[in-house]
This record gives sequence, structure tokens and C-alpha cells, in this order.
Amino acid sequence: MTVATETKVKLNKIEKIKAEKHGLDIKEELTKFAEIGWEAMNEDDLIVRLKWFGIFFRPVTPGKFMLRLRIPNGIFTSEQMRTFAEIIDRYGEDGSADITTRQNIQLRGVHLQDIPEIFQQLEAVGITSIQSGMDNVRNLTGSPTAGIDPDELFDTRELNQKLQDLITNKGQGNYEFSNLPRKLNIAVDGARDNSIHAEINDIAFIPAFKDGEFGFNVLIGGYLSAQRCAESIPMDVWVHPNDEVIELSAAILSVYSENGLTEGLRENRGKSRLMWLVDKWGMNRFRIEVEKKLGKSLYFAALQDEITLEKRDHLGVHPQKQEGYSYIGIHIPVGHLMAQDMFEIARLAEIYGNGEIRATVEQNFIIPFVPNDKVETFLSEPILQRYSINPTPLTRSLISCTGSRYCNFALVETKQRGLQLAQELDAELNIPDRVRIHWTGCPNSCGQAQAGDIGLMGTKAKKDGQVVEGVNLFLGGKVGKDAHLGELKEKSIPCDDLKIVLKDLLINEFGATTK
Ligand code: SRM
Ligand code: SF4
Repeated sequence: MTVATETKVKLNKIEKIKAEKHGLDIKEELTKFAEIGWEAMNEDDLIVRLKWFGIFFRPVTPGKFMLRLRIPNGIFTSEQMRTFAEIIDRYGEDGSADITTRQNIQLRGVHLQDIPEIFQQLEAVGITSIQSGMDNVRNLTGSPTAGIDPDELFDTRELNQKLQDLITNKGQGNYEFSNLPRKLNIAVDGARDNSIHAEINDIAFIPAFKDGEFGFNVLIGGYLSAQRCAESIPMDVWVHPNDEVIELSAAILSVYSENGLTEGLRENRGKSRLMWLVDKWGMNRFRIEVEKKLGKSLYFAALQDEITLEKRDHLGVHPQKQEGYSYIGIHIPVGHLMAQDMFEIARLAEIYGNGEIRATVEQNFIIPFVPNDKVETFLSEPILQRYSINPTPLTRSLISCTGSRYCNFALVETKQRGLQLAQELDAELNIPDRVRIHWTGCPNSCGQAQAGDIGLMGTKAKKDGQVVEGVNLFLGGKVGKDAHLGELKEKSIPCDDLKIVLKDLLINEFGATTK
């Protein structure tokens, strides 16, 4: 590992904190923190280092922490879901959960004093929250229909689990990959519809045949941030599935981490994502350095990849690869859940399916393995009145980041506002096709505004001489085949004027008519 303090490079604040004491070093202190309480904690431990364990201090709700888990490929069991629900249930109204834009689950309202017990509960069901925040690899995303999609090219489940095991040392914490210059996102797609947003991941593996053999082409450097948004670019590398994906990921992480200091990535956090290293070296040198790390040459990319379809949202009833079974996508409005909902979804998965629940990057759930002769009864379950399998067009494709209710970066409230607007516009307009609206509370773009047909990014605006909550409007984001980022079209629209702006836009650009 690089010893940052020995060089003359001007380290940024977070690097200094890491050099003083690494995030994983507080593992043995978690019980002590739980005993003394967050108010008595050192600020760097509280605000920065706890994130190595997925524990996020929320300045908006001090004392009520957010716990970000790791759900590789977004797949978990009804038993795990019940554990998540039990954890938040004890916090009453404060306890809630969110499905994230990386197929992951975050728990809210958590008290620090309960962390040791919560970690035991999670460990007992095989879930970890380690390295889910700060300068770590985030949740590994993969095809949400892996292993059940009749048209899939590759089942990504085991590979993503292996990647997580490598990166986190099977949930125990791994110093080798947890002092990156910045966060890093990895996605593996085994389907044809780019279900994982390859274009905005730092490392994306997309299906491609080379000389008739299945494998992945590798894209590098995609990311969104307040300073810059970059689409991923080809590394001109093709790998076989499984071991070569793991080896290559490890080599890239090492190259990124080990050169972070000498290449200046540890100075300015605004210029520290993987793409900055690629910019500095050029892809050719980047590729060579990765080969050196691997100790072998890499294959050149396959000429063509297999991303040939528009992105699916998986809602509704779909036949599985396994004859006689269906998977059912249910819509969870803006991905927000309370404990009782989670108990109920766990029950559905158990009595109708095989107990599995799958999260999508659209912040919804899929329940697989429902026997076809049970589908009708499944659909008559009362909870499906709220979690529809066929919601109205705008509500259906709404994505939203956390926003000001819990996130201190937010410039606007997102989830409630976004949902209300979508429902009102759905009621007033006939909209021929889905329109994907992505809300994000600030330029960090966790809600991926640039990926939406319409993207709305929180900002400040002026109305009647007053500073009010507003949005910057993005248009033209394309996902799936030929994915590309949308562009900023209009700045600082006051949220109070947004409904009329969206209505005009839907009528003029998306073929909507008034009811
Ligand atoms: Fe994010 C920081 C929430 C996906 C770009 N993100 C944050 C923090 C941790 C800020 C904070 O401390 O409050 C937010 C926590 C709020 C909370 O209480 O929930 C936060 N990000 C989220 C989630 C929960 C949004 C959601 O509602 O789904 C997503 C969690 C994913 C996960 O399971 O790990 C989430 N964040 C994303 C994505 C989308 C993606 O990965 O596809 C992006 C853009 C893609 C990317 O990273 O390139 C994203 N988040 C950021 C950034 C900007 C990164 C940068 O390079 O500047 C920040 C700020 C930072 O890291 O300094 C950030
Ligand atoms: Fe918070 Fe901004 Fe991310 Fe939304 S986009 S969760 S407001 S950091």
C-alpha cells in the first residue's frame, strides 16, 4: 500500500484522514463507539471512517444513521429481507429503507448503540455492509434477471458474488482495495439490454463473442459527478467470463490505487475518479500498465458487443427460462419502503416464489419462480394495489435519489415531489410511451439525471424575487442499446413552475395529449 505521508504531494483532506488512520482500522472500536455514543466520537471517525462499514452519519437527522448494505447483483432472500425489516422496525416511524440506483438496500433511522447487534443479525444471514461508502468499490450490479431470463447470454450472479468476496475479503474488510483515490463502480451485464448502465460505470463488462466464444468487452471510466460527467470508453480488451473478469478487476483496482499518489489523483477529489488516470496516461498506456500488473497480455476487444436491445424495466409478469415459472416485477414508488411492506414482500416471495427477491437499478423488485398457475392468486394480493405491476407511464419509470429528507447535499426535496408530480401528470395526460424521469437532488447525480429521457437536478432558482427550490432540466438521455448521456437544456426552473414546464414538454416532445 502507498504510504501517502512520505511524499511531497499535497494530499486532500480525506487522504490525510486515511493516512492518519485507515477506515477499516476502526473495526475493533465499533463496540466502543456504540457505548460512548456518537456525540462523544471524534469527528473524522464519525463522519468519514464509519462509512467503511456502511454507517453514514446523517447531519439532517443527527443520531439516526443510514446503513448502506451490499447486495451483489441485487439478489437476496426473504429471510434477509425479514432481517432488514426487523432492524428498522424497532425505530418506528424513523425506520425505513430504500432501494438504491445500484440495486442495493439502505436502512434508515439506525442508532449507533445498536450497531454491534445489527452487524450480528446481518452476519447471521450472510449480509455485509463493509466498504459500501467512501473510497471503495460500490455495490456490484448485474443483470436483475440473471439465471431466469430466457434470452440471457450469461448468468452474472456467481461472478458478482466472487467479485464482492475478493474486494471485501469475504466481508471481513480488505485493505488492498479499500484505499482507492475515490469511489469506483463495477457492473457486469449478461443480457442484451445493458440493464446495468454500462455507460456510467468506472468498469463495465458487457457481453461480446470473440471467435465464437462468449466473454466480455471492457468499458472504462464512466462516471457522474458535480465536476464532470463522462461516458465510459472501450479499453479495447476482451476477457473470458469468471476468473479473467476477477483478475482484470483486481489489476485495474491495484493500478488505480497504487498510482493514485504519483499521478496526482490523491490531491484534488474533483479530479480523482478512474477516468482521470486514463486521461492522463491515454488508454494505450493504461492498458499496458494493467497488463504489467497482470503479468500477461490481454486479448483485444471483440469487434462487436451483444447489446442489441432497448432497456427493459422488468415490471409485470414475464416467462422464465425455467418452464412453468414466471418472474413478476413489482413497482416500489421511488424505492422507499417501511418495515411492514418489507415483511409483506418477504411473505410473497416465500409463499409464491422460491424466497428470492431481486432489486433493479430502477429501484423496484422482482419476485422470481412464481409457478404459472399461481400468478393469478399472486396478482390478487392486496399489497399489489400499492405496488402495482403495471403503473401509469410516468410513475412507472420514475427514479429518484434520496434528496433533502435525509441527504445534506440536497438542494431540493426529490422523492415525494417527484412522485406527486408524476401521479398528477399521469392523471391529466395520455402518454403513449414510458417517459423515464430521473430526479437528483444535487449535481452529484446519484439519481442519474443524465440517464433520463428527462432529468431533473436540484438547484436554487428565483421566483418573485425570492430564492426558491428549483431544478436544472436535462433531456435526451438514452439507456440500453447505444446509451448516451442527456444534456442540460434549461437552468433554474422553480419547482413551483415545474408541472407546467413538464406538461408542455410531454405534449410537445413525447406525444402526450390532455385527457
Ligand atoms: Fe451517490 C454521495 C446516495 C448512487 C454519485 N450518494 C452520496 C451520499 C453518500 C452523500 C451523503 O453522504 O449524503 C448519498 C447518501 C444519501 C442518503 O442518505 O441516502 C448518496 N448514491 C446515493 C444513493 C442512495 C441514491 C439513491 O437514492 O439510490 C445511491 C446508492 C448506491 C449504492 O447502493 O451504493 C447512489 N451516487 C450514485 C450514483 C448512481 C450510480 O452509481 O449509478 C452516482 C453517479 C455515478 C457515479 O458514481 O459515477 C452517485 N454519490 C455520487 C457522488 C459524486 C461522485 C463523484 O465522483 O464526485 C457523491 C459525492 C461524493 O462521493 O463525494 C455521492
Ligand atoms: Fe444526496 Fe445529491 Fe446524491 Fe441526491 S444526488 S442523494 S441529494 S448527494
